[in-house]
Amino acid sequence: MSKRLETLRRVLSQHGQAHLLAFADRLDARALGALLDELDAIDFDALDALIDRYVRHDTPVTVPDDLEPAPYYPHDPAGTYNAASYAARGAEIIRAGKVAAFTVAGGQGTRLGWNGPKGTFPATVVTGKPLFRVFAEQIAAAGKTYGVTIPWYIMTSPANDADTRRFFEDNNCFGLSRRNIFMFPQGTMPSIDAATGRLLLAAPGALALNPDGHGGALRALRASGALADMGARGIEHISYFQVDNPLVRIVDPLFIGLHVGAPDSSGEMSSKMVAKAGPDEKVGVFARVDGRTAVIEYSDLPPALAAARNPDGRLTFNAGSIAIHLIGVDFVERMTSDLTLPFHRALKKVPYVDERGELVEPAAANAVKLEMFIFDAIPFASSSIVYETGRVEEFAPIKNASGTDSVATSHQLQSDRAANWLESAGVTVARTADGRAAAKIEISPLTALAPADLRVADLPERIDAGAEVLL
Ligand code: UD2
Repeated sequence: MSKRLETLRRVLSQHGQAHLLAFADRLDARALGALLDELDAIDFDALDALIDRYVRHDTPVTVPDDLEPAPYYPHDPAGTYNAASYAARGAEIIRAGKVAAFTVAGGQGTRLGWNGPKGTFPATVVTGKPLFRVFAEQIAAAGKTYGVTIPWYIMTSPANDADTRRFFEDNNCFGLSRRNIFMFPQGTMPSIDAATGRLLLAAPGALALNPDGHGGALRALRASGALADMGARGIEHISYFQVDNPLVRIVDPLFIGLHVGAPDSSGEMSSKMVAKAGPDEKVGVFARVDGRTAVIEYSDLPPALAAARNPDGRLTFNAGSIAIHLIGVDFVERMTSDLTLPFHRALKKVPYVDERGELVEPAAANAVKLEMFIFDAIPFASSSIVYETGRVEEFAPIKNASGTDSVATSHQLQSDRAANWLESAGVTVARTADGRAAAKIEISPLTALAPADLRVADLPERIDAGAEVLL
């Protein structure tokens, strides 16, 4: 142990991080071993470069002057492409068992004020089904429709992995077979003191670590063995979605058909978008940078570009990213063998142990967290397409306790979508003056994955204002 300790002390001194072993003498053998393992796992040369770039210098993200919006396949094809034929192609791929579901669920529900993994949050309008159950039922229903097993990969974080696993156990995996659920924690990055560039300690024997962002999904897929598992199962395409959106259509034949078959798609990484609700909506936008598709995060898009409009009044950068992608398994292999995603810096409050060994709860942001974003992989694809889905059809995220993207807005959108589906099947649904559903309506994924699955004989003739309806 002492030799290992000495070697590490030397390495840390060379990198200005000697303070990390300041309390080594106070730790018992086990605790010291754990700390040395954490430190050994760090490539300090690579970390120095990151600290120089993102902590000592805050290299701003620059957006090229000639930024253009990315083209996309419109929701209403109106003669521009053959949606039925792409949907048929996608259905073939699903039936052949080549599609897996993948949820990124490593974030904490902090903004939501939910004390537990976000996927355990009660999300639906009438029954309050947790997000994980909504996805599980979709996966089960799609498996039945297409006569195939759709394996489900779930990325957790070290902070919520155990709670997430327990929730699945307590709920008997929502009826899905355990063999087809593959859960793994994402990787972490050390949190760095913004003033000094020194790594922070969360305890005398532990580094302060933060999850490495949803972009960490790529390396975690490989490191966890999930990618190898996909290979063994013959999976070719990964349906990627965030844990916060109960309306996501996980298995979408048209999107899959476009991803594998559109002339301008390399089948490496494709994305869904919705028209932005307004210039200030907090979603990234799809653009063309050096001839490639890319997402510019909302915080990086200059306000003048965010507000720019076309002659027809529409926002020029109108294609909002809703974080739904199809990703080729081969593409993940390539991205994780010889390429890495860039990092983004976020200045946050991170509690730390000071030089006396006492825990400090900072009053202001003190640390840089480094995160990768999944959409930074898009420009690595040789040709990446964007497909427009309907906002009410597919985007009702639950992020905040109140206001935008809250439980209340999500519930309304869930009812709005259910009302649209029911009206398309001939049901009369009461609407408010501004056209929203005036009743609470929940359609279980086990009842219908799309309007065409609704069996008219089982439906009410009308739904009145104020009603609560579960189908
Ligand atoms: C994200 C996108 C935004 C838009 C929006 C749509 C970013 C930076 N912005 O905004 O452009 O598409 O979603 O809803 O992505 N997660 C992990 N591990 C992590 C961090 C996040 O698994 O280390 C998961 C998290 O559980 C959640 C998702 O990634 O499912 C999104 O994270 P977020 O809530 O931080 O992203 P948000 O809402 O700022």
